[in-house]
Amino acid sequence: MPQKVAFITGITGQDGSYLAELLLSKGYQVHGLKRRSSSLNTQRIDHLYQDPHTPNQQFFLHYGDMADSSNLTHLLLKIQPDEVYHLAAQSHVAVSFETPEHTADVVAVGTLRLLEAIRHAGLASKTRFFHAATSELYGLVQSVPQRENTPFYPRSPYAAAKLYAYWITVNYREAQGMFCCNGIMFNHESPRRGETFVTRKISRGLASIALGQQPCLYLGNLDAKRDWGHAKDYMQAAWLMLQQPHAQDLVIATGKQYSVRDFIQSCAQTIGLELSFQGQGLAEVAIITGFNPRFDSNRTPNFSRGQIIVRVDPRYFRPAEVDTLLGDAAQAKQQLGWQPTTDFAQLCQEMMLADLTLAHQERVIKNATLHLAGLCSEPVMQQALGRDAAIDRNAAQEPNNVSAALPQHHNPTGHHHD
Ligand code: NAP
Ligand code: G4F
Repeated sequence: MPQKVAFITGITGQDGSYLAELLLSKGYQVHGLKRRSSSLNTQRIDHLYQDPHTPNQQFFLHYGDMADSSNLTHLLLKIQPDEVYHLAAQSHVAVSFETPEHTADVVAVGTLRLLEAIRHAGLASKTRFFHAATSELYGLVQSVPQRENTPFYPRSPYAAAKLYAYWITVNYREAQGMFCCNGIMFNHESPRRGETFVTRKISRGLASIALGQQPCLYLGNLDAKRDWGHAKDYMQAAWLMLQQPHAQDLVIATGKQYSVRDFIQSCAQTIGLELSFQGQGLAEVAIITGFNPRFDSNRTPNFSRGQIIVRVDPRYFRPAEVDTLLGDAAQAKQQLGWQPTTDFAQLCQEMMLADLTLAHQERVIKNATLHLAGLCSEPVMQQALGRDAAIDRNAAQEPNNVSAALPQHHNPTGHHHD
């Protein structure tokens, strides 16, 4: 069989990285769209990178943007993919209230641009198209659980933009005869989840607290309920959808629902913490009531009984909330033979342990940096850190400011997270 060629938009994101791994493992040639950015945005796929001089290169990255239709058409003409997985999006619901026009441009019109690029490249009858639709479409849910035929009621600029993207995908299937599918995916998480989504904010925050790098985690609506699965499982479903004889729209979900509070409790249990939620509304807090260390002594946690480690901050409330989501993936199970393989407790454990390891690594770097700052002159220290002295001159002069030596994506206060 000839080798299949796939094009992934959003390859640098959580899902894109798992999908790229999956397709490479299946022998695909994988092309991904990446945005130009002033700081690195390829950490999730750096392990897949292949030098252009590698013989028989199978992994390619191309600069582009969902806002640039000529770029998309040019890439489609050049790559001639058998399968397009459209994952690129401004995917943060809270941020979409602040950047509604940008969100609509990238999410809604961006999807149209990509579909038109496939058509203009003469690939309408060859290329199969997967769109990462979302359970946010159900928003103010009209029935429980949500299925393929449950009416949509979007509650954010993000969801409204995804509603257009959903229907334009259906329209290109019906009007242009293209093989186009919507995977109506419920929340899916992993250690690669962006740090401002609530699950990762929790695992990251608890790990930082455990290592004494942060006193408390500030969150918004603890009552929100979600159907949380593992991103790897959801990308398996996306691939399966494009291998079917007919294109269709399917719900991808675990069928189990937990609250934000449950997610905190489950992560806390992983590290042997007993928590009690006390108070109500803005005054609600999570207090440590017991501690039973379950991980190695190198990572000795900094907990004390009675310590408040979660508080509510209204800045993380949304202008309109999606209170509850619960999916029924019976159709996907029946037609794709798909099953989620990671349950809620396993997901929390995987994320928590990964973030503990990360927090531990950061502490080692921070301590080494402080040590070097004390021992060395500035140029020597910069050389040891392998960095350009000019860039970090201010940080190096201030021994307490080690943030410049830490991975740039981490914000140990948790305060600026959405
Ligand atoms: P993510 O981690 O936020 O990744 C989004 C990707 O889109 C990143 O690669 C990002 O690039 C890229 N992107 C953003 N704006 C772009 C633009 N203007 N042009 C080109 N690329 C752009 O999201 P995810 O969790 O992997 O989700 C993947 C898709 O599934 C998204 O469409 C999301 O809306 C949808 N979805 C996700 C979930 C979920 O629970 N994860 C559930 C349902 C649907 P940078 O890395 O440069 O930012
Ligand atoms: O983790 P979240 O930001 O994810 P949300 O809004 O459900 O959206 C994610 O899943 C969608 C699928 O349903 C995707 F389409 C979308 O792209 C994205 O991947 O928030 C989950 C819940 C919300 O109810 C939010 O209000 O957690 C609540 N929450 C409570 N405190 C918080 C926080 N969310 C965030 N981000 N930060 C908080 O501090």
